[in-house]
Amino acid sequence: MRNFISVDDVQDLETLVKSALALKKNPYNYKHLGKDKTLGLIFLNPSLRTRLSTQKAAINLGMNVIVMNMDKEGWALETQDGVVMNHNTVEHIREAAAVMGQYCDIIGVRSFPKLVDKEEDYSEDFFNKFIKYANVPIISLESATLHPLQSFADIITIEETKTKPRPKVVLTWAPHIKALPQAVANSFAEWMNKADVEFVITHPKGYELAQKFSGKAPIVYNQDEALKNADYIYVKNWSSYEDYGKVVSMDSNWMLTNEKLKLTNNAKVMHCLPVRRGIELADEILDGENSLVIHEAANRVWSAQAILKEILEKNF
Ligand code: SN0
Repeated sequence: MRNFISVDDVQDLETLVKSALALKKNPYNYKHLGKDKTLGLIFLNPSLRTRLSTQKAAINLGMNVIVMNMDKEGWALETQDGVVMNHNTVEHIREAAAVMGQYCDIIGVRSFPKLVDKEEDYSEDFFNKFIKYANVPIISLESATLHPLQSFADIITIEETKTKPRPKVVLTWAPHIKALPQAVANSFAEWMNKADVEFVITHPKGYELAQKFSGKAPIVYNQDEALKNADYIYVKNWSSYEDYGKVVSMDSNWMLTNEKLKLTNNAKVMHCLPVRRGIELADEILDGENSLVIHEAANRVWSAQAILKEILEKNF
């Protein structure tokens, strides 16, 4: 593995999950691997879990970490080629990424979609250019269309808690007041489609994900129907892909409650966080026994550490 941008960068998912679980048991076994290596974490958007868990994972491997919040502290970046930069952008990604590549051995980058131009966001232009000009291994800390470190932590969490060989996992859309990226949902679908689970997606009409990511997973438009016998419910809001970046429903009936949980096989509830209480998820679920959200967030360390370990071993 050189870059970690999607599940396609993973050679053997089962082995990678095992590696993460082994690191969870013995976090400091590979402290020598990262000696004198620098990880740069570059954020163009806010973060809590991704920043802290990736930093912690790197420290566990003996790496040095430098963090830059580009959105607050950096120059406004230009990504288009051939433009005369006589407006707001100060520095081109060609120079910015190349310079960061001089200071860092591995770089993690977060860059959300603008949710205006579907083609631009789904081309992953920013990430592709960053990879090209930085010329060091790149880890996605959430791109325009995917959030692989989150999905990897999700699959670790399911592996650790499942009580049958092939659990039923339901990805359900939830209401929100803002237009959010499709990245977490796309990524979760992409990883679940490769896992040994029965995977079902449920959302109101108009929230279909890009088929490239949802694949052959059945879409059930009736949430109650989809939740029947579920072992896991993965709750997430996303904006419309079809009517790109728009909020086409705010139907509060889609918020998961204890009442809806009765339809399931005492399902465990997952969410990547941050979560809007009382909009995306009921307090009673988040504070109840079926919630896995803190366990899931804790596993972000082990997903990041397994990826960093793999990149350090294969590239240096
Ligand atoms: C991001 C998203 O992709 O949905 C990050 C999730 C890990 N979430 C948000 O931007 C939430 C913003 C809000 O106002 O609730």
